[in-house]
Amino acid sequence: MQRLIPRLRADGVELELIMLIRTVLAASKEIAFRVSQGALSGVLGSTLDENIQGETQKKLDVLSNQLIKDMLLSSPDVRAIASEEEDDVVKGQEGAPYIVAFDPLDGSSNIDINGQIGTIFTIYPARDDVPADSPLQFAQPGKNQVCAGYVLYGPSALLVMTTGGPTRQYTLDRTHGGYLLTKPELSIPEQTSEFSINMANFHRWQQPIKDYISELQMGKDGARGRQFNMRWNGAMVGDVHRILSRGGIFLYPANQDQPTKPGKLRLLYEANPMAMLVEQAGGLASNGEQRILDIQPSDLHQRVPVITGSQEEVEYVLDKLK
Ligand code: P6P
Repeated sequence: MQRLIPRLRADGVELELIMLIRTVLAASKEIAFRVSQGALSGVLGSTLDENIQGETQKKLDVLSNQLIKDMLLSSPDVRAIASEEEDDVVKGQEGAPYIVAFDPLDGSSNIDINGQIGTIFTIYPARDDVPADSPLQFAQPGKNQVCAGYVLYGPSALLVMTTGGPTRQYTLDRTHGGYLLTKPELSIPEQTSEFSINMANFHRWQQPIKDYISELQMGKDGARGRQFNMRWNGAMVGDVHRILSRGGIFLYPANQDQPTKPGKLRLLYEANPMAMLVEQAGGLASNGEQRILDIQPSDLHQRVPVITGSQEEVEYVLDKLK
């Protein structure tokens, strides 16, 4: 669509994209408040419904999804949205420049135990070659993302985001209600001694992954000759934030028992945005065979294996999978 006035740009980013990001963040501030209120805001516990993933929806899942959805659908810059909590694509404004996908509340199982949870979001240019509400709007590889980010609702509410430049961190100033830049450029150390994986799934992994994890467990008595430590948050947003902050490797491998369900994490609104954030901070993100950001999506809620984090450690694992 030919624009009548030149687009204004700040820091090389289209003004419409800046306004759209602000819309997402406005919803996140309301979610951050509700999360901080916990039981006092009546948002704990589960509903009686399941989402398309087959997961029981938490009250805060539904609330967060509705907040973000309402805000985005009121924006003139959103052609369509997709959400972990929505079966199908939801149409926005015909001819608008962007589409948005989001996981409104990643790590929902942590809500009722006051654990880390977060909102993950990603923005792509809208496609003019398919209808506005077609799932094919989102059939774009992750390298097409123009913005990726998450808001981590922890002791402080942190926004971590990139628009193709450095991965930056902002802290929510609850007094004045703004996100203030607190880390201009996150950088992941190339080496690490910290891994993140759900060990309960050990029996389901491919043999090379089992061998790799066993090496880490052997520590200085094993092939690696040094001690490793393990962390598992139950929320990708918390594990990836730790890796962006101090390095590490996060793995959610394919499950050999369920070949049709290769891994648990969703490509569109978990793996791709996290992959962009990690790569822009100097790390790597792979599904074990190819770069996450190069994957051509085949389904809106498609799942992929994820191996991401410190460059040298990810490369070590990929060499074992060859
Ligand atoms: P498990 C949360 O439900 C999530 O999608 C990711 O945020 C997290 O890393 C993973 O699932 C946790 O999975 O199997 O350990 O409960």
